Amino acid sequence: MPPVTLSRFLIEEERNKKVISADLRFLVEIVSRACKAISIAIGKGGIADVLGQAGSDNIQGEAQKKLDVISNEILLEANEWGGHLAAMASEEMEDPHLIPHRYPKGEYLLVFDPLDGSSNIDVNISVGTIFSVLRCPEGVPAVDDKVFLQPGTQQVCAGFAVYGPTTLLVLTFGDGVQCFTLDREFGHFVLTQENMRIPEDTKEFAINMSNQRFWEPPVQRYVEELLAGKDGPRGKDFNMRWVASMVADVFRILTRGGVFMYPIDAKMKDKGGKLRLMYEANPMAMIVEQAGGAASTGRERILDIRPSALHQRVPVILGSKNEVERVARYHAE
Ligand code: AHM
Ligand code: MG
Repeated sequence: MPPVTLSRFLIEEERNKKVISADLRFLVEIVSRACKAISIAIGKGGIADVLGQAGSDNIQGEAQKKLDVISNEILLEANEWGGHLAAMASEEMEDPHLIPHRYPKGEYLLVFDPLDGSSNIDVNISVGTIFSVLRCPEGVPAVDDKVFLQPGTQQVCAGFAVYGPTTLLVLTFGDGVQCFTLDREFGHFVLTQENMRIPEDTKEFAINMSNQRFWEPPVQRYVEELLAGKDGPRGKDFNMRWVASMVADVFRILTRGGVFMYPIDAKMKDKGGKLRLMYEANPMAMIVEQAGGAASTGRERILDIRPSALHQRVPVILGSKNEVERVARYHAE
């Protein structure tokens, strides 16, 4: 059997399963091409002077890396001209990016974090791109940030790329989760894992322990029980991993299970959390649920949140179902 390329997979989803439209197929092809370009830019590293600070801040007051800016531009340019989008929004831009008048407009909205985990770029650790696709509501008077404020249940597609030892693209259209690997010689993505499933139980957790003293009591209790291992109430030892690139942590969980937490803490109470709902929490929550896992803020299912702002932040607890449900139960108690 010849390898199934991303193009072939998408054509067959459109033709046989009618899961996607021609425009959505085109959109994903374009995003995958942009991810390839970002992967190449990252791979050049110190040779091409792409590392280090850009000397600017994004709208969230975070210092931008050169590769944050480059990745954002690659995604904008790739997606402007195709006629498949009504608008785009990004972690790196305060307002939505409207499609220039010289190009036709389409029915979809694309939201992305162009380079997730960018604090890891300069130290040669995996980073990635996260994206979410929504439909632009019909008959809206203007395409502005309000058209994006739809709950995660409305996503028609979610995905992320990991730029690690291999470049991976993980995708869902609401019908399971597939993983593609970039074949660097041929320059295309090839289907390498079908229907990824997250085990319901796990012995691995991911959290930034340096924030421990700021967490709320339910998270304190949960992590304390994990750390107590065999001698504690859980009766087994747990291992810990924290890459500090959500894309890499979530990919590990898709591969062998685990629970990922970026809970609300006392330092960021007024911000609502660390991770952004529209282009981090929602796409990851859709992927994790499609793989049989769960995603919650501790108090509610992430995909049910009605967004109030484009750059809204939320607490994120996702991964193996039984663990996420336990953390939610501790919040309820
Ligand atoms: P970014 O989008 O600015 O890179 O921030 C998101 C990243 C996640 O990938 C990761 O889980 C988290 O921030 C790590 O945060 P910390 O450095 O506080 O551990
Ligand atoms: Mg991010």
